[in-house]
Formats: sequence, C-alpha cells, structure tokens
Amino acid sequence: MTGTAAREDFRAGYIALAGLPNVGKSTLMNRIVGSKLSIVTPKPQTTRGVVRGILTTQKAQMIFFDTAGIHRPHDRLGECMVESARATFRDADIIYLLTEAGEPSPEQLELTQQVSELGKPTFLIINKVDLVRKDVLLPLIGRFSAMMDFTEIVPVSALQGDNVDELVNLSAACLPASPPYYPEDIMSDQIERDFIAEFIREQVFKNTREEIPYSSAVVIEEMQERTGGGAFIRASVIVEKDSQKAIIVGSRGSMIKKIGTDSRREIEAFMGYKVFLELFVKVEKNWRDDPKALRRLGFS
Ligand SMILES: Nc1nc2c(ncn2[C@@H]2O[C@H](COP(=O)(O)OP(=O)(O)OP(=O)(O)O)[C@@H](O)[C@H]2O)c(=O)[nH]1
Ligand SMILES: [Mg+2]
Repeated sequence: MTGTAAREDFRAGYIALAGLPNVGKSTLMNRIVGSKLSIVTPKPQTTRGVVRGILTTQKAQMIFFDTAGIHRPHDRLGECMVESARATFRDADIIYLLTEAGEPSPEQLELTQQVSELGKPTFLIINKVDLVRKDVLLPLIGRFSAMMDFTEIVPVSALQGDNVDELVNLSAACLPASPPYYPEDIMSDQIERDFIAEFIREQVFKNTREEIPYSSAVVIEEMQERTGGGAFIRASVIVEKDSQKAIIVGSRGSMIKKIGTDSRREIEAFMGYKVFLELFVKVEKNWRDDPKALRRLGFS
C-alpha cells in the first residue's frame, strides 16, 4: 500500500447501482472500473447476484455494487435477485439511480419514488445518451428533479464513456472521509470461481433464446491448476427440463461446444492464462423455485 492510505483527506465508501433491467448498470460499472467484471447482454435480467467492483484513485476508493434489475418477480429466483438488490441500496453510501435517456416508464417512476424514500445521497444517471438528441435531456431532468432532490444529475454513455470521468470525480467528493477498505490494486474482492461461472452464463444468455437463458444457471464443479500452466475447469449448465437440455447441447453437441469456446475465450482474457474447459448440461427440475437449489447456487 502506498501513501494514499495515510492521507487524511482520503475518502472511501460504497456505491450501489440501482435501476430497471437493461438500463446499463453492468456496462457502467465495467466502464468505471476499467474491466469487464460484470456480464452484459442485450437481454433484461442478465445480472442476478450482486457483483462488486473497486476503483481506487489518488483521492478515494469507490466500492461499486452492480445489482439485478428491479422487476416484478415470477419465481423465487426473481425474489432473491430483487431482495439482494434492495438490501444493497440500503447499505450504500451513495445510490446511482440509472435511467435510460427517454420517456420514463411507470416502473421507472415507481422505482424513483422507492429510492427517494431511502433518503440517501442519490445520483440520477441518465444513461445511453448516445442514442438520443441532446434536447430530450432538459425536460427529462426537470421531470425527475420534481420527484426527488438528487445529489447530482449526470447524463452519461456507459457504452462510449461520455461523462464517466466526471461522474467518478463527483462520486469521490461525495463519499465519507475514510481510509481505503481494500488494497488499492484490487478490482474486486470476489473469487475467480464466481467470475468464471458468470462468463459461462453470459454465453448461455447470448447463444440461446426465449426461456432458456432464464432457466439456466452455471456451477463450477472443479477447478485445478495444470502442471505446465493454465487451469482445468469442469462446469455444469443447469437447466429445468430435458427439452432445454437438448437445446443447450444442440445438434451433435454444436451448441454446448460454441458456448464452451466463447466462454473459454472470455475466461482466458480475464484470467490471463490458458484454460481447459469441460462443460456438461444437467437437469434440475424447478431449480428457480427450489430454496435448497437456490441456496446452493449462491442466491438467498
Ligand atoms: N447505446 C448504448 N447502449 C448501452 C449503453 N449502456 C448499456 N448499453 C447496452 O444496453 C444493454 C444492457 O446493458 P447491461 O449493462 O447488461 O444492463 P443492466 O442494467 O446491467 O441489465 P440487467 O443486468 O439485466 O439488469 C446491453 O446491450 C448494453 O450494451 C449506452 O450507454 N449506450
Ligand atoms: Mg446487469
């Protein structure tokens, strides 16, 4: 640890990213931290658990919590996702309330109301500004400001990086004076195994459709260093029905092979070493509504 820890004006704290599904929470956290920690897909409800990312600058340490999009749950998994997100908001020093640049939906207005009731320093982050004309922003800011007193309102493009440095500076200034919580060179305190499972799940999300991504989970069964370098990883994709298993396996194994190749590439890029990945598909009927299965998979 260098001089930062000793500085008396150093600030540190927790920032929770809150928003409806698909507004760009994970993209924003990855952009801020400068690494793809949290998986991103065009499908809603990509993020399930809380993904933690850490940025340490000269002035501050910001610990970000990327959360699942707030939605009306249809099963126990959805309930766990939304509950863990809401618990994260309650513990945060700052809440980033993300919204897409454009007419707010009734769900967006409802979430804004709920966040205002938490009484925390809240930044309204209007994301995806690259998709709209600048003149939509002013009326939108007026509309949200009438609902609650935001600490800051920051239009950004998480995808292109517009205004993200500004957001980081404003956030650092708003955190409590505190020494850093973590060593300054770490980007997350989560374990490799969790990231690997998520990279595989990302490819299931990207390569399958309809209910399949939502019926799938990933478990790392075994992970070993290999003599001569690299790691051997055995993982299972859990689905709910035999028919889903057939789709994930694909004709003569083509789909599971593609998921394996695509996720291995992501894992290797992240870990920086060679990976031998063996993927299996298992059926666990109704796992999304089974409390024991959910606990074993790290929810609840
Ligand atoms: N054009 C544009 N697209 C964006 C921006 N930020 C995110 N996206 C896209 O929006 C989609 C959803 O992004 P995510 O980061 O997964 O959104 P999320 O809020 O984490 O979604 P959930 O985890 O499902 O709640 C992806 O296709 C992103 O590439 C942005 O600033 N501009
Ligand atoms: Mg996400």
